[in-house]
Amino acid sequence: MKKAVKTTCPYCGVGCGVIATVAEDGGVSVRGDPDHPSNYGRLCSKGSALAETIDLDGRLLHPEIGGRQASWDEALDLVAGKFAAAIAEHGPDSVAFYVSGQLLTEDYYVANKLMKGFFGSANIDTNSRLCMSSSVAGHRRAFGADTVPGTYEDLELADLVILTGSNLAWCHPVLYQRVAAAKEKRPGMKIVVIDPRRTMTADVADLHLAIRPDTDVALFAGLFSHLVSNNAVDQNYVAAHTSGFADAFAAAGTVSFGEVLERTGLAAMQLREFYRLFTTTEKVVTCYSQGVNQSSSGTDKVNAILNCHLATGRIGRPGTGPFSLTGQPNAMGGREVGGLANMLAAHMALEDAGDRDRVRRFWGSPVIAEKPGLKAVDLFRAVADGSIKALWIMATNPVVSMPDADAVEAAIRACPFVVVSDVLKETDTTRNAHVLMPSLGWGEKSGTVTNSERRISRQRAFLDAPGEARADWWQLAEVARRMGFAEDFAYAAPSEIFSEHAALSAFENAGSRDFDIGAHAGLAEDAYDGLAPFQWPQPAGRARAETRFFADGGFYHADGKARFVAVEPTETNRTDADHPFTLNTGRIRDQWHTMTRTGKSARLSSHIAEPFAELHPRDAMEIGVGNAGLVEIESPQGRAVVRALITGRQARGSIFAPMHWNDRFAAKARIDAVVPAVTDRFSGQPASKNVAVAARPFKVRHYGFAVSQAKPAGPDAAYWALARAEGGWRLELAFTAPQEDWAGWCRRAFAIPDGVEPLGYADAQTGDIRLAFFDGPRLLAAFFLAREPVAVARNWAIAQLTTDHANLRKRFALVAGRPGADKADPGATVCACFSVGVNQIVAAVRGGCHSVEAIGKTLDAGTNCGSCRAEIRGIVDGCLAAAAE
Ligand SMILES: Nc1nc2c(c(=O)[nH]1)N[C@H]1C(S)=C(S)[C@@H](COP(=O)(O)OP(=O)(O)OC[C@H]3O[C@@H](n4cnc5c(=O)[nH]c(N)nc54)[C@H](O)[C@@H]3O)O[C@H]1N2
Ligand SMILES: Nc1nc2c(c(=O)[nH]1)N[C@H]1C(S)=C(S)[C@@H](COP(=O)(O)OP(=O)(O)OC[C@H]3O[C@@H](n4cnc5c(=O)[nH]c(N)nc54)[C@H](O)[C@@H]3O)O[C@H]1N2
Ligand code: SF4
Ligand SMILES: [Mo]
Repeated sequence: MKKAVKTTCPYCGVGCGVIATVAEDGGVSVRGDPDHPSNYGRLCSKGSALAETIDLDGRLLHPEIGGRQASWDEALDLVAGKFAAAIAEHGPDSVAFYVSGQLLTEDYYVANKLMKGFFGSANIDTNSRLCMSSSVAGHRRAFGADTVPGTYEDLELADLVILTGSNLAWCHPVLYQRVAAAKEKRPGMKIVVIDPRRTMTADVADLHLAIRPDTDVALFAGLFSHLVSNNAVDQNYVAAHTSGFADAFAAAGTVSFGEVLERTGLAAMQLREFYRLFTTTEKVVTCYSQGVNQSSSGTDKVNAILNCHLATGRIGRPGTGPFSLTGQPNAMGGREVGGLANMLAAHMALEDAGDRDRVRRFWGSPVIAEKPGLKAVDLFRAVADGSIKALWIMATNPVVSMPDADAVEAAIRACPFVVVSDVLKETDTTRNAHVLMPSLGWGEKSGTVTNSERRISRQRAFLDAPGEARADWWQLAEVARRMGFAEDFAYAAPSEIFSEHAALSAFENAGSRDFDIGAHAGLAEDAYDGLAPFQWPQPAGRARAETRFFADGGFYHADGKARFVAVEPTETNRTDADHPFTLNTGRIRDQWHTMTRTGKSARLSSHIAEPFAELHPRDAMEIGVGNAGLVEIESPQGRAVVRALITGRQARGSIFAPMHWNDRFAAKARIDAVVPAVTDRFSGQPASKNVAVAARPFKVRHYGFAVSQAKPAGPDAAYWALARAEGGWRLELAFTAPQEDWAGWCRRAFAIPDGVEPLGYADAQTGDIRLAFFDGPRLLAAFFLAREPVAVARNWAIAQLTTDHANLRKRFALVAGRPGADKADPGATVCACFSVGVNQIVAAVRGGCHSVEAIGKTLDAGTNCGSCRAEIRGIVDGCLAAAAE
């Protein structure tokens, strides 16, 4: 019998509802949940590919100590013993947890309770420090609490949607689709994108402001000043519900229109148009994400935006408000449980003695952390200097994602005792652990997550726990039990944890705190099982019809008023003669962070299969990097080598590189090894988007490309990048040293059995070499080498892995490196949902499909998640323009 389970996508903060169906044979399929209010049935490419990422390949299935399999008892005893010994000998601040917005609320709650209430230290920080902490700090300064006032519907109701520092089309695709659909219905709705790069999101914008990096404070301070001079301030709202207006205006007033132009590099016409749109449109939503948060001025950027919304009273009413987009599926849930080192549980403040006492009494805990703990960057510095004796890392991969990543790895390696809880056995972080704990992954674990609009949804298990993997909360509770806190952590199921969390949110609250889900305190297991998605707040007994905050004030500072914050632009150019480029880092559409899950899907890996750096054509020419050549990016912290992608979407002097690639998938592409640990002084959030670097060509003798059935093992090459492909793997290569025996190299890299001889071709003149190894009609591996970047059609070569090669001519065609006449090359994947390549789209345009819709009707491309629609539009426009010439 088939089983269908309603759950939530484990990727981005949109928090889409998913229905997972398990067939009798165990096969899993997923589709969007039509009833979930975040997505109403839609899914993006990552959500649609979830079933391809849940296999057990590479999973950590048993606890390990020092690389050998151990029993749970042995591992848990060891961890409890080491943490207890460190606390006894060096005090509670000698231990630390580094956790994640990908934990479920229940896991997060237990981790925070154990550290702050039972160890008595606040040394628990989370990857949300790298993600949301500037928004948290900005919200707390302005509102007195970390409140996101609006809902997704506001983005559809607004007449002006500003997307700043957000690549919504790729990072929150379903929300992007909702906005795009609203605009299609109401073409009068305007979209402004503020981003130094011309992203896919910018393609739907009426106005794209390509500001210089980190000049957002000047832009919004200038706007604030413009609003005042144009009588656009809502005097009633400001008088009744805010304070600090005069100081904020005094600071903003010093930023002239001319200074904004000079700092941002915008044209006067563009800037005037933006200010005019904001001033004259009542329904404005400003969405912001990492281009705002991940900056040394991140918190000020947030407050510069909030100032403009407070000044116009555009907050908390339908279609209005500032909107901080959360990144991870449970970034918001982590904030609710107080998972950051400077927060307490349930939106209570660590610096408030009354709140500390309240939480301690609720928990009945022996102690409570008295002062903020170490924020992520400082935490790993303390690991490096030896003051942290025991560290537990859970559901995050800091050796890839922390700034100054090589130093972070060295710190972890030098730490006396490191525990890592993960779903995978081999990551760049697990390789440094003393103890590995196998965790349940998506589909196996059970609990709740909260999305960007404060909506709490259930993640439900629909698969059996593999091997000995156990829930993260269980691991924490078992260690707590062994440290003498058995009664306080005697949870039998996640429902009990959720119920306690809900009770704490209501404890002595009475409207004094925004986060209150008291209606769910004490809910039974079956009610929890059936829990439908709901938005907070949901206080007990007081049904709230209003899901937004602050339309009528009611802020969480003691006087109930919001604060304007005086912000001033600071110098933002970090480049110097040796490091003349600004490196900006971020995401691509089809990979999730450090690729531990999305990297398993051939479909997702086909959109962009290699780490890359986007360079402006003039910059590339000046430094002598050709398209598809390799570029080395270097800062004083470290270096990376990636493929050059030359594009006018990139501004001069700046380079964009993705954050995803790591040592599992490439030779040297961990971009955070290049990023220094510069942080925002209020939030401690790293500035991952503005790094001064040098860039130069990475000179090689040969370029290579290969496809292989077997996973290539640590290829011996100066450059390599590996990706999953249908039927096996694809591998980009480059060599700096000459090789005597290429066939021997292939045998080692692709595990070719003895006795299998290569079919080969070598051109002494051009230096081209092609080798193919067959096992009967099956291709084991094909290898292409050239002095220039290899010009073989990648998708065609990959298709050979699943092609029957009984026909000898086909084998020779492979060595010739050309698509056979029987099969056209689809080209690089554009639509991952339906695996449609660029060549197919071009052919369809030539065949008469002259719009994105027509392409969708013919090829299905762009009709599922829609995040490739901008790319398709670009291809269609390009073809039509070329035809018109
Ligand atoms: N496909 C995919 N989606 C994801 C994720 C993923 O890994 N993959 N991760 C999720 C997570 S955890 C997060 S936090 C979100 C992040 O979502 P986003 O914040 O949308 O993504 P980023 O690519 O990190 O950065 C957004 C944009 O900020 C721009 N930017 C850089 N500097 C500046 C600046 O000074 N000012 C302004 N205004 N903009 C600037 C960058 O050019 C970039 O296009 O995505 C979530 N969704
Ligand atoms: N340069 C640069 N660096 C960045 C960013 C950037 O834009 N630029 N963005 C930053 C941001 S916003 C973020 S959010 C971080 C993300 O960075 P990370 O959190 O390091 O990235 P992930 O790959 O999501 O790591 C999650 C880990 O948890 C494991 N895992 C998955 N599910 C579970 C589970 O249920 N339990 C356990 N225990 N483990 C699990 C995965 O295998 C993986 O190893 O990166 C940050 N780093
Ligand atoms: S937009 Fe995509 S990644 Fe984000 S929650 Fe929805 S399906 Fe998952
Ligand atoms: Mo994030």
